[in-house]
Amino acid sequence: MAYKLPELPYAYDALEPHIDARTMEIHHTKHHAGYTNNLNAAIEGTELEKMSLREIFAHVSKHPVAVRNNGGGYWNHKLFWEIMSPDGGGQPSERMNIYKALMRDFGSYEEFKKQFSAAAATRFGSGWAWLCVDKGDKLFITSTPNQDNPLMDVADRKGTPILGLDVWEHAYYLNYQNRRPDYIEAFYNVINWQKVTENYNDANEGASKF
Ligand code: MN3
Repeated sequence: MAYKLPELPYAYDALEPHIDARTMEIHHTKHHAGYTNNLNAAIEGTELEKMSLREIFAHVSKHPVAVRNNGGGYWNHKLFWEIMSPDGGGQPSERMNIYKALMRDFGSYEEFKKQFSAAAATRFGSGWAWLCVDKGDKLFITSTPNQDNPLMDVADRKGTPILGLDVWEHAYYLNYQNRRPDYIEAFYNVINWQKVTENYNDANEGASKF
């Protein structure tokens, strides 16, 4: 079954002024659509058509590089759209499990933000910054190059991503030009913590959460 470009859960201009409408539209209709089409072309007629992306990522180093790049591009952007919202931003509610986990593993929201921003700012060239859950249900921050992600066997540190920030220039250049740190700071105004806490709760099925 072919992958379909997911619809955005909000309008292209919904995240303004933090992320501009033109960037969102090109990012979705050109970049994400391209990864989706190229993923379908890369797996068509192969055994990979019957496997989930998570299964493919777990052994991605054995598959053609087009599967790694476009499978990652499809999956990463799908997560990215979902963890942003015009109603988002600020700290997560104290009632959310993700708030409790952030406090447990980083000590404060500010410390989480500092580490996440550093990961996003220091990723050289194109890639992603991630907040992940490891097998022991502990949160950690990492970054990956290109369209890799921490579900892939090639990742330096493996885990389940629950929040991701695209730091490719195509994600910010129209509005921020070379000012990646300004784009990173703006991102905190649109994080959909409701979705991130759902992702956290869904990770490590069976793990006890508070
Ligand atoms: Mn992108």
